[in-house]
Amino acid sequence: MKTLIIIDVQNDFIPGGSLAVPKGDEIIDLINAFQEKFDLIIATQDWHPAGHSSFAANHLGKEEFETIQLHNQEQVLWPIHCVQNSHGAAFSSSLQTSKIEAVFRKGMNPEIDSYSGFFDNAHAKSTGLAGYLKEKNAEDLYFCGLAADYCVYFSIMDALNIGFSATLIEDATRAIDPSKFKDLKENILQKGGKIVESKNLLY
Ligand code: VGL
Ligand code: ZN
Repeated sequence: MKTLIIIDVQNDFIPGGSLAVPKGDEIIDLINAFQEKFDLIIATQDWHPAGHSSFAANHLGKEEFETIQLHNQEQVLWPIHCVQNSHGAAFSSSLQTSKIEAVFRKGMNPEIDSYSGFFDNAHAKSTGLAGYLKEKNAEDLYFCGLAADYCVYFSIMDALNIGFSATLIEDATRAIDPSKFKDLKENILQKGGKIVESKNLLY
């Protein structure tokens, strides 16, 4: 079953939002257009409490985009983003959502960040997404959305680790740091993931 996983197409990640991914808005029409090619469509949503430890504002004297050690893990300190029930956490109103069968939220635990749609960054807690996909017999996963170098990347790497087939739709994602994403793409390919352009998606 061909399954599309739309990662974090939320107002805060598109231009005008607090953690805007450059040109993040450019992918939305494309995602809407290829949804019809999939049998199952799932989305994820970054969904933080206001006191989340990934926010620079919650660390005295720290700057946005600085990296700290948090519970023995590297943590980038982000601008406040995707606070639960805020406008910034809502899906972009341009995104077609009528065919999204389930939404998996992540980042609710204030003590740990959660980039992947499958697990938190310590791999301590699952979102249930893998179990859901297995029950649906969804083995052939396609990923798009934001941001390419964080939530999309870590979701793909977890999917491959679990044993799913995972394909990145490259023109339907944008990176916070495109030069870093170049290297990350190599990791995806080395792990057995695929990278395609949306025009090559087959019916
Ligand atoms: C994301 C940074 C912080 C993402 C989420 O969706 O890629 N990036 N939280
Ligand atoms: Zn976040």
